[in-house]
Amino acid sequence: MAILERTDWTAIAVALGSNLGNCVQHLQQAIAQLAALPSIRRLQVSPVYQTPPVGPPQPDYYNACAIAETCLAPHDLLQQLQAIEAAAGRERLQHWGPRTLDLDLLLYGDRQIQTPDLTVPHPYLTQRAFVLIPLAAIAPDWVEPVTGEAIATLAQRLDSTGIERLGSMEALAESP
Ligand code: PH2
Ligand code: MG
Ligand code: MG
Repeated sequence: MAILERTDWTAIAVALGSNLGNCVQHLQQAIAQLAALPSIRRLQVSPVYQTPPVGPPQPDYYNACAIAETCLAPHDLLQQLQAIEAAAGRERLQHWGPRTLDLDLLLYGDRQIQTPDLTVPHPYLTQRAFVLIPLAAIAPDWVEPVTGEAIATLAQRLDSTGIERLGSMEALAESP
């Protein structure tokens, strides 16, 4: 008799950001590392956007979002994301300051989680055009559980001044 393994998979959304070093490469390596995890499947990646920095003066960011399914619990996923940040040489220096790689867990199914080290949905999700615009490109109909509104609706409401769509991650990585 065949043994059927049953695993629970939950939809997740992750924001990627980089504004130090080779930004496209940092984003691309993060996606490759996420894709390589057996605990992640059905990964989809948004285009990359160049965005003006929110916070202290610093270089523009390269931002993107990914959606996928995971069989990891939220804090185990957070650990994996932090390990990928560390592999990119991420140092926690200045609050909202420049970084080689930032991976933020935005959504974990329709769960609402509030613990000292993890808040889901991400506390600034609904206020940040640099997150909602990339996310709306791949998950427009995902309903944000706190507001009950779709990602596309939330994105349309924000000021997108200065946010420029650069293209797909593969195309950017190939161009010299
Ligand atoms: N991340 C920050 C602070 N400011 N600004 C932009 N445009 N994009 C970011 O990803 C970003 C930011 C802290 O995580
Ligand atoms: Mg962040
Ligand atoms: Mg972060």
